[in-house]
Amino acid sequence: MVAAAIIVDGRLLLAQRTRPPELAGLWELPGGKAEAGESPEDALRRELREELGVEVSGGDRIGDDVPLPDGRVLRAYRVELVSGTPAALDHAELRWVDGRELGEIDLVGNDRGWVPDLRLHLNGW
Ligand code: DCP
Repeated sequence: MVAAAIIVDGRLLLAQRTRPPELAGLWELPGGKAEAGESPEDALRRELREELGVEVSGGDRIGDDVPLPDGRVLRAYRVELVSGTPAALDHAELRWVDGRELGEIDLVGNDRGWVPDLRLHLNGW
């Protein structure tokens, strides 16, 4: 499972989930599942193309791996926007947050442990 930290001008892009019902309304770093045979980097590029309509590059790890109950691992990567403007193609809404706002917004539980690492790269905290 891969997720992207897209940071522009000291703000992080968050996306609001629409599903499943228990996660709907909560905010996340956009991403998703790697398909069979797909590298994490390729999965992230594909997911961001599908979910946000953007092309990205880079991919340094950020934050710790999050072990999921099913045995998989969720991993965040810092990526740069190469082209396109993020759009909520698969989410309810998008928001750019600074460090203070990141601490106040309702994140999905899996992403909460990344907040301290993310804040190091954000303005306003
Ligand atoms: N997830 C998470 N934090 C993120 C991204 C994902 O906790 N920043 C979790 C939530 C889901 C699982 O990973 O349980 C898969 O996420 P998605 O539903 O976004 O993944 P896909 O888009 O690949 O799946 P689908 O299209 O089937 O919904």
